[in-house]
Amino acid sequence: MRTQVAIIGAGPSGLLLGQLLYKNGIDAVVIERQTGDYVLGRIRAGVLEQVAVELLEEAGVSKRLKSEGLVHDGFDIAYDSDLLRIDLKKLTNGKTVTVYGQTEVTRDLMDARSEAGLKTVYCAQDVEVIDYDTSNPKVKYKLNGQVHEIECDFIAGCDGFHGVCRASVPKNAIKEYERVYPFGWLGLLSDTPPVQEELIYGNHADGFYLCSMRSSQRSRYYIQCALSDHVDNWSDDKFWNALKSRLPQNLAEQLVTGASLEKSIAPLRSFVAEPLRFGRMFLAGDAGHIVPPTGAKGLNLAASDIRYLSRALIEFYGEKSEAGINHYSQKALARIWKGERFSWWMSMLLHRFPENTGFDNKIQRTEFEYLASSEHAQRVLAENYVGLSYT
Ligand code: RFL
Ligand code: PHB
Repeated sequence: MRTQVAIIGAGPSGLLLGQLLYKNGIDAVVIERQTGDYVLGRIRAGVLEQVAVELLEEAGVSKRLKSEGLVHDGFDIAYDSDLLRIDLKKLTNGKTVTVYGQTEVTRDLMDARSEAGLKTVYCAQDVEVIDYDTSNPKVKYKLNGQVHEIECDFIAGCDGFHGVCRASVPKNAIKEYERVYPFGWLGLLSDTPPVQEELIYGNHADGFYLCSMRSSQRSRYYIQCALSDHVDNWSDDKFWNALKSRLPQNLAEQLVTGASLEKSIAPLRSFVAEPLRFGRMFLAGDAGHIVPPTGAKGLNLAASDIRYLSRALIEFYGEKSEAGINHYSQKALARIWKGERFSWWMSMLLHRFPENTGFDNKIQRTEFEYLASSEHAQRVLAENYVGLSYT
């Protein structure tokens, strides 16, 4: 089999790249290790930057996003019992974010792909990337015990943090920067109305919490938990009680609880691999970088990588120019590091760190008070949260 671009991974990065290439007449095959249902079952991101929404529009997959996505003009930060509203719209001259689940983005992209009759190989085993530093790269995989090989011009490594693409690069050709945080997020999804219309990011003596949503009837809540913790230790009741005890009292009284649809623990990590190009293989999305979810940047950074990469490949095929692919890594990394900085900053502000001293706690509280007292500081936060514009 031959294709122009072999895309490894059918998460949002891989599917969005496939869709943008298809729109521009470039042939691609997507190779995914899991089933489609498994990919759709992972409950992850919920907040889209305006530039990510625009890219999904460009890809022709924004119909449902436009009708069902919730446009948010702001969000709250709670510190103990104090509440600060960040008025995104006012602080950024009209910019907003859209609450629309990653599951729905993925579903829309999968539907568009099957409507167009494009090839996705699910349940591919033992995926290997071969000769990616030559002009004739190949991808090998097993399906139902049979070995298949795809020849291609380029490989797009959209296979997430635990994927095969980054892992195939020799250690001396890649530099990795990492920070692991000493806690995780325990998330719960339920068919209950959200505690309020906008998101609340909270810092409480018992730890961080986040009140988010998927719709007016479906809520997504998170609480900070120990890294060693396990979901089996958390009955629904225990989760709701922990969340209630962290929320400011008036909100705790309004919280509607119900049976969980999903519960999971995610570790928090900051990670960047440099570079993101190895001959004719590119890394995009979580394959190349991870942010803690506190700034809602992971999926959005994945989308911005795909914007740079799709434009570079379109330029390569359309104008026979290598300028785009030569600059991909540098351009994408410049935006990624800004997302890393912001997500790290939000994480430092909002979590209780087990190793923190009295001094660290005072500084953290002062950071919140400074933010509450300074419109300049709020503007910096808002500018980053709605998404930095492209340079
Ligand atoms: P994904 O989604 O991990 O998809 C990679 C795909 O590659 C497949 N794969 C392979 N396929 C073939 N061969 C192999 N050897 C393979 N190895 C892996 C995997 O099965 C998978 O299907 O990466 P992608 O596409 O780059 O997308 C990245 C996003 O998923 C991620 O950044 C976000 O979910 C992060 N994130 C958030 N981002 C936001 O922008 N806003 C948010 O509000 C937000 N909230 C979150 C989040 C992530 C969370 N967790 C669980 C880490 C909240 C949480 C709790
Ligand atoms: C979510 O709704 O899952 C969500 C929202 C905001 C974040 C992280 C996760 O920062």
